[in-house]
Amino acid sequence: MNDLKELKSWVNSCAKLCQPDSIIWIDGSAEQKARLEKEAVESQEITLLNQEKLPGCFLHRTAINDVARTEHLTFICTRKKHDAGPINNWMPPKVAYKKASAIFKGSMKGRAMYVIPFSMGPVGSEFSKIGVELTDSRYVVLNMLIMSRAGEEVLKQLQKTQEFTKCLHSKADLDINRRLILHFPEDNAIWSVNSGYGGNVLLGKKCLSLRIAGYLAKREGWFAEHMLIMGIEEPSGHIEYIAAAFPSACGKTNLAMLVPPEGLKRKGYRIWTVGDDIAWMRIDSDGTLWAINPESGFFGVAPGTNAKSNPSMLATIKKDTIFTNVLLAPDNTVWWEGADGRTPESGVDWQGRTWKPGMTDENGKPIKGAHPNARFTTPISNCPSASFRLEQHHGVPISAIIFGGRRSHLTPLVFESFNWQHGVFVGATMASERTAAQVGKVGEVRRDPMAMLPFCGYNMADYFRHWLKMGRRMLNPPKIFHANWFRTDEHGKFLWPGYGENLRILEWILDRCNNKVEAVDSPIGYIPRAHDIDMTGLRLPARAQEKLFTINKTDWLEEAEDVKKFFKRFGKDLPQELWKEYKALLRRLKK
Ligand code: SAT
Ligand code: MN
Repeated sequence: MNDLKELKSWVNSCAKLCQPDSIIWIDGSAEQKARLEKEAVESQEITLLNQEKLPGCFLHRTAINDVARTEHLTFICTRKKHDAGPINNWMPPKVAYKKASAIFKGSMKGRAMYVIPFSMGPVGSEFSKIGVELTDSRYVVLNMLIMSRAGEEVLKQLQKTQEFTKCLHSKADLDINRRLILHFPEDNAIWSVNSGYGGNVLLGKKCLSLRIAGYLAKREGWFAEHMLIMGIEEPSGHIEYIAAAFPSACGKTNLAMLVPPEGLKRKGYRIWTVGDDIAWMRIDSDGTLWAINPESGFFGVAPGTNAKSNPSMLATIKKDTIFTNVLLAPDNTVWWEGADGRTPESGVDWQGRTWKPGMTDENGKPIKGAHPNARFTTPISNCPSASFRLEQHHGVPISAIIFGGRRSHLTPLVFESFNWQHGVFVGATMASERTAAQVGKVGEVRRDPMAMLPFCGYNMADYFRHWLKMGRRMLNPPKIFHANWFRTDEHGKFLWPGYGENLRILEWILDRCNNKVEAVDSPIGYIPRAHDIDMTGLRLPARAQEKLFTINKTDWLEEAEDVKKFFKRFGKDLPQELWKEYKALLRRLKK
């Protein structure tokens, strides 16, 4: 036992720097949470919503230029630049601390500093990690209370383990010109200043659970991945679990809680949601991969959430939810583009302005009521499909890993890698098209290995090496697949209906894992025989199924050129195994 000396002295040194009026330790109690909610309403950080229709729900609006993660202001601060790799922004730790200290200095004057001890993963699990976030934002505290296990029990655990990630956040003046999101993997520390947006400030999420945890995972021999985790239960009661990595806006949250389509209802499947964003996976004593979701809440995108895309999420966010940057409707409820039912006749938009449907800006473009990246923060425990294994310390066994992106051409609906090494190559060469919601040319393909491009806390070449090594250590590694729900026909229409229908593809994936069906050899991997995908109750347009699985060799050779360019960025650091796989792919395509 120790008396948390290190923690207390760090809290004091941060208080000396930031000069808050007071220091308040978050204990995780309902009373303290209620008090903070009341204060946050009084200070107008949040608005109380219609408590009859949305009990325990609040609305928050961020600053107008603080609505998404700012990747260009996000840095990995390792002593050697090489350790951050060619993909990350890098700053030497000394420079970063100096620069940020000047901004943090006195930044909490007039506000309280909250000390949030939190556990990512069940408290006390070997899989879990502890962090302590210092923040001057009540909104951050209230979000962290949903997204992580926070409070006194974590301090008790910390007395045993001592190790924790030091997370310092101040909203300061929300000045984008002095905004910095800094990661110090060598010090197990994160500093974030001048932002109030989720991914920048809920430091347990992407900053700790992916960037810092990824660094620790490499050192300690496990995985910290940008993946959903879900269980698929057969009528026999047997449940198989899968993990899947997709970039933002590719439907991870919807897939994690899909509802079986009408045509497959007779089969009696049931879906169990373990997580929608992050998976921590370890090789257990049985030589297979086990996964936990370190988070205890969802931080999901609101626009487009409706009864078709995600009925389970609609049920989840009916209570205890913080909405950010959505439209406030006249009855004090919330609305967003792509919601069910009637559009409110008026409202207050995400910028706090009066809004009416059909309003346009000076360029004639529709003014949105909710920001395209508007979010809800909501506890997993409220989700109707929440897994009963969420609190289990060793999580769930993973049978299959799926990588995927948004590709209107090229990649088939699904294919299976030949083996682990080829699977790592498939993950490393993943790419996705930009959507209209992202800055840049729409449709432009950006390489996004394992959907980790913005989240890898060290040199990505070493990350690939780690993946290869983990495969060699497993007795029974999961099979690796690639999925693309977004392929279109020659008129730009989606060939596959997606959403619940994706279960048909998951079914094939599990059949492959259990050696129940054969598959067809192709240059890029194994693809399904047409009759092995259960299409009961689903009618696709003529030849759609064939088009979904077409492999155009010319296009794939062009893709390989882009892969080569990407791989070359890593110079001699890129594992030789990946070049071998690259050459083997070329050989198969040219055959
Ligand atoms: O902003 S977050 O990083 O929390 C969510 C996302 O962009 O995927
Ligand atoms: Mn994500």
